[in-house]
Formats: sequence, C-alpha cells, structure tokens
Amino acid sequence: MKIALPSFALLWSCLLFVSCNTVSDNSMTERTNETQLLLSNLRKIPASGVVFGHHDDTVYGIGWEGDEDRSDVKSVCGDFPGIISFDLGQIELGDTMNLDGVSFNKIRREVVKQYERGGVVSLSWHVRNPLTGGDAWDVSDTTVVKSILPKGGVHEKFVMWLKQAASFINSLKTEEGVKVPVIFRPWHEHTGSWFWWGEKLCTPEEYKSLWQMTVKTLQEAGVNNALYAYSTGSEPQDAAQYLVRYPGDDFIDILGFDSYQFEHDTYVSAMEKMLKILVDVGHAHNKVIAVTETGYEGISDSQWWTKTLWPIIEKYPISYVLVWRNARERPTHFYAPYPGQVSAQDFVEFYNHPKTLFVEDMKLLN
Ligand code: BMA
Repeated sequence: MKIALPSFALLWSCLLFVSCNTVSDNSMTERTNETQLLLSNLRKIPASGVVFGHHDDTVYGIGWEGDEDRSDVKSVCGDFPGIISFDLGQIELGDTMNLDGVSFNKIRREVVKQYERGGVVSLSWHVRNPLTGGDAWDVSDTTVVKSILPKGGVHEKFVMWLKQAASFINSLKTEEGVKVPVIFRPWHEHTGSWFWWGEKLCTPEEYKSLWQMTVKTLQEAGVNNALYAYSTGSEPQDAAQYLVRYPGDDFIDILGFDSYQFEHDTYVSAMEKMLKILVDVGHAHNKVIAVTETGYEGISDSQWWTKTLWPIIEKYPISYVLVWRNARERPTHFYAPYPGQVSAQDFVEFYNHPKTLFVEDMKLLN
C-alpha cells in the first residue's frame, strides 16, 4: 500500500459518512448526497493525481474466474484499482448474466464492495439492437435510433429496456440501504460507426435525443445515484467536433473518450489530441474529464505504463484513466498485467508513483 495523501484521503472519506438524503444540483435532477459527493470528489482528484481503473477487475482475470476478492491488478501491485467498471449488456433482456457471462448478482455484489472499499464504480452498456434483435455491433439497419425515439416503432420496447437498466442501478445498495453512486456511461464511441448508435447510424439530433430520453427515463424510474459520462472515440479533431453530438450540460457530468494503442506513435498523438480537446471543453463546460477506456491489448511493451501511458496522462488534469478487461476466455485479450506478465514490474513502478491513485489511496487513513 502506498501512503495516501492526507488531504485527498480526508476529502474522499466524506463520501462514506453522509446521510442518504437527496439534494438538488444545478441540473434538472435530484441526486443522493453520495452521488453529489462523488461528483465533487471527482472534480478534486486532479489536484492529487489520477485514479487508475480496470474493467471487470474483480470478476475474472487471466486463469481465474469468480474467486472472492481476487484481481489481476491487486495480484501484481497489492491494491485494487481506484475505479472498476462493469457492463450492463443484456440486462435489457432480463437475463441473469451480462454479455461477457458475468452474473448481474455478482456485479451488484462487486459494485457494493468497491464502494465500501472507498473506490468508484462505472457502468458501460453494450445494449443489444432493439430493432433487429442483433447485438450492439449490429449496424445492418440505420434506423434503429430513430425507431426507439418517441413515435418510433420500438419506442415502448426500448423504454422497457431503459427501465430494466434503471431497476438494476436502483438495486445497487449497501446492507444499510445506501444507494451506491455510479458513473453511467452508455452510448459510447458514437463518433465511430461500429455500434448501432454510431455516427453513420443516426443524426446528431437523434443521438442527442437518445441521451436525453435515457437520462429522463432513468430519473423518472427513480435513479438518483448516477452520474453520466459522455465518451467519444478518438475521431474528433477539435472541440467543435467533440461536441457535435453532445446532449447538453444538464445531461452530462463527465467528458471522456476511448482510445487504444495499435501503433505507438499514432496512439500517443491521438491521446494528446483528445486530451487537449477534453481540457478545453471540460474547462468551458465545467465538467470532470477522464480517459474512459484505453489500453494496449496484450501489453507486449514491458515499459508501457511508465514510458508510454504515464508521460501522456501526467500532463492533463484528468480524474481517471481506465483500461479494458482481462478476458479469461480470450487468451490475448487483456489490458492490465497479471503476475508474470512482461509489463508487471513496470506496472508496480506506475503504481508506486505518488500520483497514481488506487483504492488504498482513496479511503480513510484509519
Ligand atoms: C469488447 C471486447 C468484447 C466484449 C465487449 C463488452 O471491447 O472486450 O469481448 O464483449 O468489449 O465488454
């Protein structure tokens, strides 16, 4: 464990010791105190460092699945990521397991555990195609978004899907009944065209309406424990392009983007370009900024963490950086190290940097 920066630990501790009353904020929503505090703490993080995150961190990893309190990240550096994300894909169908075969009951338990450790939770949603019956990547029909908006042919069906997601988010409660605040990040990578909500699959107005309908439906269904994250891919070239499909300040709390390394130099320049955009837009709109997904599949570069990722992100006031999953069912599909992996030692160095924040850095000093 690293020594937590006292000021950071103190401010973060407030998150765990407040009542669960709701309070109003500037937007149209009412949110629980815990959710308000999560937002204000996310705003303060860049003064202390950057929170490290990993998708599906505690549900499976390389060579294991379902072990209690296990995490590839923890096995390498001794601590859990400060933020863990999970995916809601297939909650809309009423399934018991998500699209990657993780049970929603397990996800619920892990969400609560991460919160009780003092960490943050984010939820993405690879939602199925409500018109064709295909998956999130089914782009065979370009009228899906139009058809789920009010007056569209599958609007009622889609509202039911949103309500399924809402009911899961509402069910995220500690034993004491405190609703766990989460970051909800649907409709991601929409500046590409590989999901049915992507750029070539709907107009900017349709995309914005999709977001607005999503937030309003969740709120009407009683979701008062969610912050909302907007994340593009790395396609935007400037702030104006980043904002073409932005649903508006009342609907969004966190601005992010997803960008992966395939070729080193291209990755570095895409990250720098996107981070500069985020700083500008975040400043202009007074929003938290974050790298909502990144990574280098298979991490074949033994110094990737300290020589590629850290030198890029340390220059920007981002609240968190999150890498994608360590798939137990696809041997080369991993983005965090595990014991013995070639970048594991370098990851420990990254972890030891006083400005990378893991869960122990985020909880009470006692
Ligand atoms: C993708 C891959 C897929 C997975 C999906 C949703 O990037 O990891 O294998 O199903 O995310 O988690």
